Amino acid sequence: TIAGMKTVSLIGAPTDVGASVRGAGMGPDALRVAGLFEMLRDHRFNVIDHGNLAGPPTPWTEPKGGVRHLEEVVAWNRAVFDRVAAVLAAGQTPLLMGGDHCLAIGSISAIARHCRYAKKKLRVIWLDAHTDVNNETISPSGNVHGMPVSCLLGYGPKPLIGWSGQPAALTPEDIDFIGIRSVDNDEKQTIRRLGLQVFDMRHLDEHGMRNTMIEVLQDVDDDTHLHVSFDLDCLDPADAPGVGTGVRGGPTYREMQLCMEMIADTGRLSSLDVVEINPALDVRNRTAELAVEFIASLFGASTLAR
Ligand code: HAR
Ligand code: MN
Ligand code: MN
Ligand code: MN
Repeated sequence: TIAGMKTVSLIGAPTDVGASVRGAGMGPDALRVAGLFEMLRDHRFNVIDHGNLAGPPTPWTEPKGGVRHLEEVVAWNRAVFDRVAAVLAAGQTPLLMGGDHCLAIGSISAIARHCRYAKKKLRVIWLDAHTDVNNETISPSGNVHGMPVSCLLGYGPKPLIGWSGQPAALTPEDIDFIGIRSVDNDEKQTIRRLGLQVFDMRHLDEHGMRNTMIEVLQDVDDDTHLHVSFDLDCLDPADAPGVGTGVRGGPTYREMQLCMEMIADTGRLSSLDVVEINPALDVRNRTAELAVEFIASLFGASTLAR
């Protein structure tokens, strides 16, 4: 490793345990086939591919107590938590390749714990069509990929709470949502009650991506650990067909590129989840290839950058 060169650690979590549509477990290999490793290396990062984590198969059973596959969700998130924690302790940048979005519980819990020890201010940017702030009492599906934000805020199935070492990994001010266009009825109440900052598609329509990102990034400073949780269904399904729960009306390709470039410009991106790519529903790996393009921009590859 060249001194001062950033090391990006790729962590595969091949599971669809938090979903009810099968196929997101093939996401890590889709990203590898799309050239994620090579792209980062070509942008002069030191890259380590840790391979895939191990975990239980998805049982495809009905929800119990409002939650589907709780035991298996815990096992996968435990594996993610441990590896992300180890990568951060080694001073590297974790890039979690999901898998469905339930894995953000393990990933962001490990990051929150790290930030407390490192005395960093954690900020999370949640790029998604959905707010994922359901819990076991209000979720219409029981799918944990609709609950990670709630769990990280301290509300959810007991076995998924408190992993960061605090009752909640995040406070509502720590997280901003971008691209939202599908929120369940009880979820809306939770958003209002907690005062979550949701930049929905209407906000993007009226204010544009540039003004929105200026607002999102205004309090990011040198002490900030910026984490991006990138659910590929944030994009329009016309651009990203390989997702299990696509919702039309997402940001355009150019809007999303600007979002990524403005995050890159802060120089504070310190960890990333890339989740919900479903190769079984994709068209010739288009969604993973698109993800690699956006990740390149997130890591600083703007048009005229050298
Ligand atoms: N809100 C719905 C639910 O809870 C669907 C959300 C899950 N889909 C995702 N997560 N891909 O963003 O079931
Ligand atoms: Mn999501
Ligand atoms: Mn989503
Ligand atoms: Mn905010």
